[in-house]
Amino acid sequence: MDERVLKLFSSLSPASDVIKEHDNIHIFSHHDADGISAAIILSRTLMRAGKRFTLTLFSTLNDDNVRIIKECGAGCIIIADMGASYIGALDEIDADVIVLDHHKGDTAAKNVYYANPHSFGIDGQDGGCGASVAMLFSVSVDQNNWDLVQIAFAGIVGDKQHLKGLSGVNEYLFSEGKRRGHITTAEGSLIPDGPLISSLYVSAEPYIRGVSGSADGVSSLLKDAGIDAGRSSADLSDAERRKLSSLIAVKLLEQNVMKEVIDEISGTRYLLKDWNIDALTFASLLNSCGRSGNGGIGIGLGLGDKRCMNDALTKDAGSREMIVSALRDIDSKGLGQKNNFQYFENTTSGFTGILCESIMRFIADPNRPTVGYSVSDGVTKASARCTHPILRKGVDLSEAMRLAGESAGGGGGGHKIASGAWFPAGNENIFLDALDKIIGKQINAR
Ligand SMILES: [Mn+2]
Repeated sequence: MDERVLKLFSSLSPASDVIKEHDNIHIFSHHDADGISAAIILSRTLMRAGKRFTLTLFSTLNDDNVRIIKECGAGCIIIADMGASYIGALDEIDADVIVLDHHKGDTAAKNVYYANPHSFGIDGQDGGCGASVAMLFSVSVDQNNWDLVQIAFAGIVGDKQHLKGLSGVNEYLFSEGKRRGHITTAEGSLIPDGPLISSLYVSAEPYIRGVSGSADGVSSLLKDAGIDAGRSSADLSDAERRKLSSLIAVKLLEQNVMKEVIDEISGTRYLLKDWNIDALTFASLLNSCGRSGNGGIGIGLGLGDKRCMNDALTKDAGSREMIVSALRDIDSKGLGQKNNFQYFENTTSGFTGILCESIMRFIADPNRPTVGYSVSDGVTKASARCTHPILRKGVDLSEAMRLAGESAGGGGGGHKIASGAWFPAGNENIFLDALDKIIGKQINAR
């Protein structure tokens, strides 16, 4: 076992001891797939230990939410997948506070029981997520909790930490999960799972131009592959699978999809034995629950509630259908063009961030950033995405979206590669022009 993982693991024993003294524990976690996975692992850990607890999911940790944590009144507080940037404020709370995070933060904790891969030289970007740290905590509480490693993988895959191969904490969790028979691997595929006629129709990952969202396109693709329309992905022969998969790959290359995106989709899948689904599907279910404000359903399905699982499957299918039809719509209309980026207006309800990401990956020119916006209730919200080759040109979307948002009377921020902004409706052109100038400057400064 990696020395650094061992150190992180042992650093968790004081925290796992302290929960034994409490019977009123409050868990706070993030509402994305990683945060919900961490929350499920922690909930099951406390339930098995016979502890009473409350659980709250936040879309982000900010000053207001820190105040809510401060005032929650529990004797023991566990914060997962967030907290690293608020250690100073959390140190002040008169309670036993445990923070299980993987984001960068530079404050050393005085009172908080703080576990973070970064503190042990493991990169929290890809070597351990919120759910991985929660998993180490869980087995530190009780060795019998190793089956929960399956849920940790929904978090790992949800935070895209598996793409360049597993490392750090995740590599250790995989080796234990595999050895104990909880996880197996399988080759990924460009062919979406399920009955082909419907799974190809709603395929957003990958979005296949002329096929996704088109019944005629699906039939002619299957005809070209010599596969009967009634077949399912699971019962294809190796030869049929190869044929269909290479036809899809050719289409993706024709629509200018980057090779790394194709590799990502056809990369290794992690199969979760008790759940009979793979980690990517699990993560997608949790994400669609969390982002639609239904994090509780995600928690419920993770706790084994069948109705929550069915509810999540229905929601996931519904949002996928909406996304595919929006993608097809934008693809046929074409994107608006500025000097330094491409853009679209999203007229469906919500999903601008997800759409922007899919458009960047499957539809837009991969050499220019993509920006999407939607107007609702007098406010315009914008999302921007770029690719690694674009970052290498000097583009920083976090700065660009913040400045452009401010010049349109609002604000913004996020990551260099993925960012958001908001401003009063009607100022779209001011925003787009400002963004064009700022991104142009960033590229020219290089
Ligand atoms: Mn995370």
